[in-house]
Amino acid sequence: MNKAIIAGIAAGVLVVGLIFSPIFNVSPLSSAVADHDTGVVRKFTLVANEMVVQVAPDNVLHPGGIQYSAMVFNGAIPGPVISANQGDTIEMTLRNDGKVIHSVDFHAAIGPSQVLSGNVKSGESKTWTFQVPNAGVFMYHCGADGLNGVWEHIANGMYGGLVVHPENEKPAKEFYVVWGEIYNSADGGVFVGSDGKVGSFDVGKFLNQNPDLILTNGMAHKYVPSIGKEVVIDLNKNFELFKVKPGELTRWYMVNAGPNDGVAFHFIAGQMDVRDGSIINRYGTQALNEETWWIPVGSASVFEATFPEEGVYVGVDHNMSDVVKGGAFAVLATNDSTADDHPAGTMVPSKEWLHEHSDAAGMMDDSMMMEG
Ligand SMILES: [Cu+2]
Repeated sequence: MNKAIIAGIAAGVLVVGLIFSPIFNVSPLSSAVADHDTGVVRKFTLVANEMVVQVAPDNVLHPGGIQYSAMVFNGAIPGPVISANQGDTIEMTLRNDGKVIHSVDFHAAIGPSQVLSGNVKSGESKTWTFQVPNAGVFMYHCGADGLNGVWEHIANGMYGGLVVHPENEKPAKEFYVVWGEIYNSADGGVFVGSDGKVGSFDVGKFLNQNPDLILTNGMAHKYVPSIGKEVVIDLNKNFELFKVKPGELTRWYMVNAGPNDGVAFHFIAGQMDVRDGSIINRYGTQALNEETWWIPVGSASVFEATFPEEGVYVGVDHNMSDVVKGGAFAVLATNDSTADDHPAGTMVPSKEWLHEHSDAAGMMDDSMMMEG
């Protein structure tokens, strides 16, 4: 296309934009902070590193379990949930304890100087501030060396979620769940496993979009003890369960890190309201009583659900090959459930807790909520 045509198209877009901008100028992102600045500054530290982690339990699908040479924030896949209230300012420190360059990209912010840390070399750290103008849950992830290798650092586990609580949010029991894929050079596949070898990023499997595992919070079938009634397959003898009380409002901050595939999220025996996005100072609602909701790669959704009866409900990626690869978690509705019986690392500092602790980092620490 020649330059004159491109210039003509650009001018046309500009003119149309100017004509329609008063109509669509309902909630300008740039004014969100000024309108709703809480004056609260919350400080967080993410520590980048490389380490071997277990990504699948020892079961018939993965004999001996699967070990993987991962990249991590704060020592685990996924990185911790970061929680703030709409209008808070985040003071973020990224420290690199690893051997290679890492960086971080926060989808909750807007503008390169706020979103991106820039490269942080081995042994170095960087601190900067950013605003979180809009409510919801947003992915963060390593951007590697100025995007060179970002695919590998994400596939290796460098991702997490940042929750921004809206001002009119109702109290609920809240959970953090992050989905991710593993492409493992040592994994021979389902029923074969890795024969005790520690694998690393397999670029061929990655380019073919054929992951070995689908992780929920860093492990395949982390929260699934078994499947089957007549023919039982044990999946994880060290399972944990999400527990809720029948009828209580629950809220799920669900991040899909990918790096390649979406998650068709569904609660078996449940339905959900989807509260993605936000209207400034209000609580965005896209869909009520949904059965399955698509979480694209690099996105995150806020789901609200109540589980009316006692019993087992299962959160799944309704893509069935992803279920076999680990993409499911069990939710037990029981009258014995308590407010803080979350699986480790899945509790989210609430809006109320953050209001009462305006000097606290909204970083997940399982001891913190009990002390609070
Ligand atoms: Cu990295």
